[in-house]
Amino acid sequence: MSYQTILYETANGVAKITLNRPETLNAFNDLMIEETTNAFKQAGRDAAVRCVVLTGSGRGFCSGQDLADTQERGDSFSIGDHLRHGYHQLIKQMVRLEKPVIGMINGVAAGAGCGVALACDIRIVSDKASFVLAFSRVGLLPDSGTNWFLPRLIGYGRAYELAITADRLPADKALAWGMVNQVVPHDQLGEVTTAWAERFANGATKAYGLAKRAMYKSMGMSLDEALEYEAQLQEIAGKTHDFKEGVQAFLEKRVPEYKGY
Ligand code: LHQ
Repeated sequence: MSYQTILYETANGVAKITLNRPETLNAFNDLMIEETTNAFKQAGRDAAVRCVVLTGSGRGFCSGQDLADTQERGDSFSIGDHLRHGYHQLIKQMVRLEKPVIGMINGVAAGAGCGVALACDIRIVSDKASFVLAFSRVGLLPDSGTNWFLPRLIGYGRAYELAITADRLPADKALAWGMVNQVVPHDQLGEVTTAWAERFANGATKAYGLAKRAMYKSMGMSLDEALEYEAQLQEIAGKTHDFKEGVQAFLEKRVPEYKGY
């Protein structure tokens, strides 16, 4: 598949999706939302892909909705429909994908760009990056899943503070608040993220996918329901090659060779 607003490349079991409108700090226009959604679908269909990295080109990760594009649409523009048909499809695709998604946050993540960063499973962040819930700067409330993801990660008080101040949250504070997994010197971001991604891509990726499904589902379940759901998914994991291989390798005191099924 060829894309105009993103780059898509695969190597060593990892698909890398790069948002590629650097002159706007990778603001989302309709095409970029659609292409990014399709890229996640493509990564989902490709059995050789066992981990996905999402990043931005240039000095930004993503500045959210393209505001110049929004202004051109005038008063008849329905933001609700735009969210439903665009961003929601992207966020759902990322969450439904049963492979780890790493956000390689190379620069500022603002507005819907912050929502998309939060929809990643793991965030590896440049020390030059920051997060801005820019929505309220333009008179909007957070969207693209931000209201769902952020209080779960950092608690309501801090999430609401960011929503209504729209102050820039630097990488080190995001780490201290539990919003990101690791902060690295900017020039090491690619190398460190690749090491995380290839580690996952060589792991028991079927189980990683099931763990993602179990954790998301459990957020809306009682303990009894969550326990039962775990048992059902563990039944699936227990029938994989990788479970057999993992146990065998342990007993033989060797490194397991996982295949992702
Ligand atoms: C941009 C943008 C941008 C266009 C930087 N658009 N050009 C959902 C559905 C429908 C409607 C509305 O919204 C939503 C959800 C949302 O995402 S709402 C929030 C939308 N995003 C924003 O409000 C963020 C706007 N950008 C900023 O506040 C700043 O650019 C940040 C804080 C991201 C970065 O600041 P700086 O590092 O100082 O960069 P800059 O402001 O100088 O931007 C660099 C260039 O990128 C600049 O263009 P220029 O031609 O002057 O170099 C900006 O105009 C352009 N740009 N964000 N969202």
